Amino acid sequence: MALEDVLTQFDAVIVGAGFAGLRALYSLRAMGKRVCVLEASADAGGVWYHNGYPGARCDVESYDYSYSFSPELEQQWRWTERYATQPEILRYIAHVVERFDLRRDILFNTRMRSACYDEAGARWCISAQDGRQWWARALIMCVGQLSTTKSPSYPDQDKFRGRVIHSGLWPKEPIDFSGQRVGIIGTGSSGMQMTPVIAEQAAHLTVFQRTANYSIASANAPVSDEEDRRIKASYRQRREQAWNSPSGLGFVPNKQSALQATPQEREQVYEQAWRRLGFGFALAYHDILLNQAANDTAVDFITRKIAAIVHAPVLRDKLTPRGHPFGARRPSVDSGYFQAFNRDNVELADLRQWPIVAFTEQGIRTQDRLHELDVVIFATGFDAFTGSLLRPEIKGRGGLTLAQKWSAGPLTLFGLAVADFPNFFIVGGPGSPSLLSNVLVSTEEQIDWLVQLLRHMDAHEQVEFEARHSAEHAWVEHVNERARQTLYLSTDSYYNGAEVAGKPRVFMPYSGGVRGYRRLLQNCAARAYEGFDLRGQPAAACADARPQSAAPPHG
Ligand code: NA7
Repeated sequence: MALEDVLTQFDAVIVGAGFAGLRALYSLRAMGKRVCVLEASADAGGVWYHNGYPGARCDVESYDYSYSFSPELEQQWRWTERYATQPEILRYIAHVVERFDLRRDILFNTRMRSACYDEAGARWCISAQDGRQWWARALIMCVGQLSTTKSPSYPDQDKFRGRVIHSGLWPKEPIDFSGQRVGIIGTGSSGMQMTPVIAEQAAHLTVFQRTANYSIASANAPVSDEEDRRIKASYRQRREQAWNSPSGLGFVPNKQSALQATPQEREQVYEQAWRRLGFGFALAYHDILLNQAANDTAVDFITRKIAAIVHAPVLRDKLTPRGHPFGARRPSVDSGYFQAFNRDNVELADLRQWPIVAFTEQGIRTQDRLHELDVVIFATGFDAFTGSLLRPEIKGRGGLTLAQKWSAGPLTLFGLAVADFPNFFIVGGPGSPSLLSNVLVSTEEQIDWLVQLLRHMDAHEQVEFEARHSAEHAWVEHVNERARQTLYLSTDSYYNGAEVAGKPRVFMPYSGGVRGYRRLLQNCAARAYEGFDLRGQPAAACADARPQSAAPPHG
């Protein structure tokens, strides 16, 4: 074998050096695997590397949005705030990279262009955009669910003489907004987080809102030494609680129905949840995301909170979410979003009333007027769940591409594996809890399972692993069935593909919770990987074992 070949042969190629890719690298390397990570960016961090906009912070508590695999790391890392800012999360990631010497196996500035499964060799050939190639037994996609940005295209957008920035591709150099007229398009988490911070700097800020979004006050606070000691003294129990809670956030949902409580009791429960739980507010009663009438009680409470903050009646009315249940689209956790609209230099442009007509050299023209601007920020979100998986061309058996296979929506088994794509794994893929969970918990769950599987394959001298079509169909049906029991399907959102025109309208994440999901993964492993074929030699080498294709259930 030529030296060149030896150098480019890996047990696994991991794509992406965000939280998932780094954890996969750490764990596979610990097994003695030869692993290489391809990362398109200049440094590690994934979405946290790119989302450096003012006010960016995680809306899961720091002590829970962190790796659990190393008790020493847990004890030694000191979070400064209950909800960490993007720079602090990046510092944590850099610390993990250095501490576990991960950098030497990461190829930065290396964007994967394509991958093709070699059926005879049971291995993947992975190519980068610059033409470099690698061979690997396993291809592990850790590319994130909100990592391919989405920008609107309005008439004459290129004529605008000011600066245009996307929240998800934030420039690395600091931006001084003082004296600037800034426009933010989009009021999801990114727009809501940056609004109060930019409002303090800018001469004038216009927030262009298409859909008013629900948001919970973040209840952020610095972490005192005493609190840090207290959490670290029982960190394992805290982790256990997170693993055993449906969301991975550690909150045990209130078993009571919102409808069984008296209005006074409800008010008290919601008030407590509002003050302390952030995102966990949705779990104040178990049926908030299951029952419209129960949801209405939460909506009523949140609406009154907004009303108490925003002074001007017309503005208050426009900022009040309507027409979708709380939580059915991703709510935000904010630090002063609604308060910002009480400032003289902040204005709301209601795009439902006056849509954007075009950009001009000076700014944005809506149907009623021209908004003169120096900077436009697109906080317009992402091609969620599938965007980054379908950007490279991934060819499985018989040249079938993932884009062809998923033309009517993603088909996976556990969100982890895809029939016709052997030895191909997705961490946080569609059909896994991902964005409906503390994503760190579901990520580590999946990687632990993958490590267990690879150990099993080594012990049994197996070279090929592949989801069965029947099991894949059953899983997709189960994901849909769970979603039908919730309010998630009652509105358009990025959970169901509505964020990109023409995208298949399929519910993407698994709403069954991280605890249930882990049990299903463990049962599958205990039953000799039920639903998967594991082979001692490639299926292509023995005609009898050759898999049959089947029609996808999305139909
Ligand atoms: P989101 O949550 O997808 O929000 C995108 C926002 O941009 C949302 O308010 C959209 O309005 C708005 N949008 C998108 N396209 C347009 C156009 N063409 N015109 C006007 N407004 C538009 O993305 P974020 O970056 O805020 O948050 C992503 C995740 O990060 C978040 O969910 C957390 O998980 C953390 P719409 O609602 O579609 O009417």
